[in-house]
Amino acid sequence: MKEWTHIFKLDPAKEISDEALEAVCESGTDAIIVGGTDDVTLDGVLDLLSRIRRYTVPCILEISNIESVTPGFDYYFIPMVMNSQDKKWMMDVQHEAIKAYKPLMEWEEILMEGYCVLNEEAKVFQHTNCRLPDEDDVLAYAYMAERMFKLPIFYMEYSGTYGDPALVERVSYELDETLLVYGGGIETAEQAREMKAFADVIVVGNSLYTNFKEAIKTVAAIKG
Ligand code: 1GP
Repeated sequence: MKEWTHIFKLDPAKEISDEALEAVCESGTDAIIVGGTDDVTLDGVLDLLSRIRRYTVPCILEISNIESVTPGFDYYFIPMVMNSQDKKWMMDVQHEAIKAYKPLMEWEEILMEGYCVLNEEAKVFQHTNCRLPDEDDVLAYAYMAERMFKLPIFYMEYSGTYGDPALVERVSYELDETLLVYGGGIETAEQAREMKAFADVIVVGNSLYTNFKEAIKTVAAIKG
């Protein structure tokens, strides 16, 4: 996982054809995340899981609600939303998950993500009642993720809009051990390269549903 640089994120609430899914799984991306905010159901998650499993690409469930958790993924990412104003999204939903699933949890498959949501228009921003952080806030969250919480991942989440590469660069200087993941608005090879210059891993999601051909090219753009 330390060597991963590119991940596609598929939304279980959206349709993708078998042909497109094959192209995604065979694209050379390092992994596929199954995750979304609205209308994530167990049926939707299981459908994508079984279809992705026809291919060898590693498959990750990014947990958005307890009801849609299922065995069978290679990894489970559990977000902690650092800039949420509600303790719920940093502590309480995870607490509930432990109470429900502790005997089933295999910690070598589970990675906690320090999420910092940076797009006010994103569904996840509203859903988790975030406050928009300024630059100093973001740098401090990154520092806390690594030093205070020892999180393996710090995720700069611009979901739906292309972020600020200068801020991603500054955040990269705060992190030594924790992986810096960037996601949001990557639609072109050029944008993929620009963010990959500073982030360890880039995540490409929505453009698979809006401009498939360009989205697929983001893999080769950073892997050469
Ligand atoms: C969403 O960070 C991912 O959780 C990717 O964002 O959908 O905007 O590509 P996009």
